[in-house]
Amino acid sequence: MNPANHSDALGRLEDLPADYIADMTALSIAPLWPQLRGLLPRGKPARATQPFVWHYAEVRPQLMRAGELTPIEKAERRVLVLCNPGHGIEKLVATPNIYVGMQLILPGEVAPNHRHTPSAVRFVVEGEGGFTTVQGEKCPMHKGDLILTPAGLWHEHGHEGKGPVVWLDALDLPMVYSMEASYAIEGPSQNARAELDASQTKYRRAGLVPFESLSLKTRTAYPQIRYPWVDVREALNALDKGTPKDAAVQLAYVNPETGAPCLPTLGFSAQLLRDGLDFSPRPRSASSVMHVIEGRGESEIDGVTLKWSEGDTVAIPTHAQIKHRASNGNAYLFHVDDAPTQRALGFYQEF
Ligand code: GTQ
Repeated sequence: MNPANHSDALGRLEDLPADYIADMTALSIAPLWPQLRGLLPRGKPARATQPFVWHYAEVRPQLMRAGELTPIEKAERRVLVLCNPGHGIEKLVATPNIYVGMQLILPGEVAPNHRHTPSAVRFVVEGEGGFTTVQGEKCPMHKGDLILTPAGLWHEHGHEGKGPVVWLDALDLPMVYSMEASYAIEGPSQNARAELDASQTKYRRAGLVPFESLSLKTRTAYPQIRYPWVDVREALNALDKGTPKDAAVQLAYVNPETGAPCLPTLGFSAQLLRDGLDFSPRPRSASSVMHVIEGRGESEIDGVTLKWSEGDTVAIPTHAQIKHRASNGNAYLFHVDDAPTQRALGFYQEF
């Protein structure tokens, strides 16, 4: 069982003389062995993250109250952060590696221009008339649209319509913050170009890219910033027709020029979940957050059953056993995961 005949139960801190511990502490050093099994548990990681659902029907009134209590000038970003109860309110994480907030912007308000080291995306939950300008590209925000604001790119939000606009923010903030590398720079409002965003012009159809982009010199890291939901929904419905019963009807958001995930750290996908059919994705080493775009149903995650409907958001821990089921019609789901980070680190696994 252990080849070198070492002990399963390693030495504890209490086994050591108090003066020895005091000497080490004074020198800012610590023995590894009392903590080794905690840092490197055998066979499976320790997880504090809880399978959890934030119901939009409960979050929305709190968000609207924030709209009354806190003017945008006092918030810059009027966001309520979805805090996984397994990590508490202070950590501001939905999963250890994924930050998720719900942002409210009211007509005429501006969330001023800035750029920062974490990468972010916006996924629109409700309302019409919102927009995000990214490096001068003005991206309209309709329900279900995905808009990237990658690390270092200028972005500001505005609202030219009526009624509240709400979107989900997903950021790789926990990792960037833990690296002591998280900061922002504020700047003057951008001059948005008059053209349509690139999803309407250069990247109109999957499989077609501007000819000159084949020349490596003209490649940019983030050619497509906006992924309109109308296109994704239509593509999911088409994929549904060509996909066997027990397979996933799921599309990944990628860089159209490279086919790689559209951000380096977080992955995004949209899924059509078929009415009344149990769907069990393979357990994965990545954690994820799932947002319900349309429909209702429930998910069993590590033995915990969570019911969900439109606008709800669900936290899924690493290595989770998952079963989803839509009821009363198909459901459309948006997923955020940290698989790209895990792949880059060389340990991403499916089981
Ligand atoms: O809209 O730029 O939820 O900078 C957290 C940090 C949103 C934003 C968040 C941000 C933003």
